[in-house]
Amino acid sequence: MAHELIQLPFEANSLEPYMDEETINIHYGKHHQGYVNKLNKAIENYPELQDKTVEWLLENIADVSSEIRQKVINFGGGVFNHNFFWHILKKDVPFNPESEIGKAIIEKFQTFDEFKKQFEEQANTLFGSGWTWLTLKNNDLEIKQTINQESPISGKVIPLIAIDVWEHAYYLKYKNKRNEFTSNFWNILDWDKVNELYINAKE
Ligand code: MN3
Repeated sequence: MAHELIQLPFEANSLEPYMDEETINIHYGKHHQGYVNKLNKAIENYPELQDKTVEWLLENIADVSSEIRQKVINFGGGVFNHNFFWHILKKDVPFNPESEIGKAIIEKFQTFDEFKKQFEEQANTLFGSGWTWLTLKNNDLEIKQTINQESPISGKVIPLIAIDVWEHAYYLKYKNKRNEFTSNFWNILDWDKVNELYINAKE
């Protein structure tokens, strides 16, 4: 069964003005769709991989033929990372220090502002194209960068937050000002969803 583009779980104009409708339409409809198409193309001659989920492919990347492994990292990662990203976006769902993830962040980073500062710094200084994540590994929160479309799930860590800092994610609106995009990201991060992911992931 071929991989398909997921439904966008919100209206394309619903994150305005922080993430604009035109950027989302191109990002989802062209870039994300492109990764889906290229993943399907990459595995077309590998019937044993065609019934695997994208999560399985990335978590078991060593089992994918070396002939197409880099393509699966690039395009499968592109599919999974965007699937994840769209699902954690919603406007005006603020950080709650009393939530489970709120308490865990404050325990780890002392304050929410310190967490935001460290996360934005990682997102702003990532060289080239990639992502910045808040992940959970062995019950420990960690801010991580991944380059290109590499996905943290290939490294056995559980993603809780992602920001796409490829230029296609922000350039139409923010031009070269990636730091404005990253500081506005907090207005469109669905902290209820992040809390749910954390509760399901922690042991
Ligand atoms: Mn992208």
